[in-house]
Amino acid sequence: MSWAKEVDRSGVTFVNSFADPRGMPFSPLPEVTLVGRSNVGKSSALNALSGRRKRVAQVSKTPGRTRLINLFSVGSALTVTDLPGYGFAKVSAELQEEWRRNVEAYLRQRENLRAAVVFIDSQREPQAVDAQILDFLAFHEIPSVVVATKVDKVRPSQLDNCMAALRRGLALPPDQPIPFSSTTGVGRKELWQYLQEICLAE
Ligand SMILES: Nc1nc2c(ncn2[C@@H]2O[C@H](COP(=O)(O)OP(=O)(O)OP(=O)(O)O)[C@@H](O)[C@H]2O)c(=O)[nH]1
Ligand SMILES: [Mg+2]
Repeated sequence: MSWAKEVDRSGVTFVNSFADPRGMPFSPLPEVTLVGRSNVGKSSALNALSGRRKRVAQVSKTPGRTRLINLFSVGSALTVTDLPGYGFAKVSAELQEEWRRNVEAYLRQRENLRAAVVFIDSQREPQAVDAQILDFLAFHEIPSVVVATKVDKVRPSQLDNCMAALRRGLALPPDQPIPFSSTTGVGRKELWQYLQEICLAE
């Protein structure tokens, strides 16, 4: 069966949430993780990718809403994790530390983890914390792709400049960041394409 059919058949489905990555079930499928600052639009992107009218991932106006590692399956082709956002100051230092430990443990230890999609906000300057997560991923040899969210809020005449500034600031390859909008659907095809390449790669 083709990859597209395997993915399309059952779409994106929520599996379970985990506070501690050690409790996550083994999966023989390749896994891709969604990381990025709180409120950047990770959960919305997953909903947009799913193409369903009903949301599969919880979205919130309150940053820091996703506190657990949420595991989803995408048909019978791959699994996806939606991680708690980093850099959210309004929770206690203790809780932030616990998130950091859990997220880092997940990124270091998850056996079937093939790649990370790093979400950044296209309206903001490149952030040091995003550079740090990219370094962390590179250090642990986890391939990554950067997606710039909420491009619907950027003036079309500014879009190229905006993407170039993020590319320069984070030293990204020429085809990144992928401009993305959960509201208009821009970038959906490109992100699916990337996920497919990751899954089909040996
Ligand atoms: N205009 C616009 N708003 C968006 C887009 N993506 C997300 N949002 C809004 O941004 C807010 C945060 O979205 P989430 O998807 O919950 O963000 P998150 O990265 O999962 O946040 P955490 O779970 O806190 O880490 C919500 O109010 C969304 O409706 C987008 O592409 N365009
Ligand atoms: Mg979220």
